[in-house]
Amino acid sequence: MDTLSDLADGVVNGDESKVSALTAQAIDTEGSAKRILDDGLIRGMTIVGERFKAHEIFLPDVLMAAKAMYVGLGLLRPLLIEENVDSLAKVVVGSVQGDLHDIGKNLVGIMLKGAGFEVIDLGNDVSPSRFVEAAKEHDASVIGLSALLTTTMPVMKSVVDEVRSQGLGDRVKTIVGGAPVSEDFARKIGADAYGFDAANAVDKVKTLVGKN
Ligand code: B1M
Repeated sequence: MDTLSDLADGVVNGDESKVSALTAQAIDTEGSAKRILDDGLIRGMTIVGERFKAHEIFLPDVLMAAKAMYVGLGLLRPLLIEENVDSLAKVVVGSVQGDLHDIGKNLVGIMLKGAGFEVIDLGNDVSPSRFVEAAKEHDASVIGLSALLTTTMPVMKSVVDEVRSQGLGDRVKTIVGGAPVSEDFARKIGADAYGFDAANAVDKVKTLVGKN
């Protein structure tokens, strides 16, 4: 098995020390942090999702895998973030109310920081009013919403509606993303953009603030 397949395997098995050692090894040998992320950590988590869906593994296994993934992400983080002196714009990010999944949202935050944005991370289970209040308080240009559950996707519409009803639509743009979210859904709820992964989210946010 090559290092990245082995790393994916470590995530699947929730083996934190293996993930730590292999991520460190991959950083030395692979060169590209994005490749380690995609072909190692995310690949592992995708397998976990498939096995969970097929009832081959259970929630505690998924939690252990998530913890292991965070160990790897922690090591990759400095490589994903390049220091940028000037902030391009402020972006508020969070997982919507009812949603505790935060790995994808955290990745989006890391990549945005790496691209020079100032990121205000509200965490998970964030209510629509809190998103809007934070955007006003920090004078943010963009609100980034993440949802991993079909049941929490409607909260995204509530945030978009709240931005509009408070008359902020011209200066605060919204971007949505997460495994069950699609371009079509984004259009239907009136979001300004959809990001299919963290790198794409960065491109879309740049476009939203006119920096592309
Ligand atoms: Co849960 N879970 N989970 N889970 N979990 C899913 C999402 C599920 C698809 C698994 C399955 O059945 N195959 C399923 C949802 C089904 C559905 O709604 N259709 C599910 C379920 C059912 C549940 C519970 C209800 C289980 C239960 O309790 N019975 C429960 C719900 C808790 C809650 O939120 N209220 C639950 C709990 C959990 C854990 C806590 C155990 C854990 C989360 C730990 C954590 O996040 N800290 C967990 C995990 C880890 C998963 C899977 C396995 C992996 C998610 C993940 O982190 N992927 C997931 C299956 C899957 O998605 N394959 C699953 C890696 C991450 C990098 O990808 O988050 O998709 P992702 O982010 C991507 C893109 O989507 C995008 O960029 C990232 C890549 O660059 N992206 C954005 C994300 N946000 C974005 C925002 C943007 C732009 C792009 O703009 C702002």
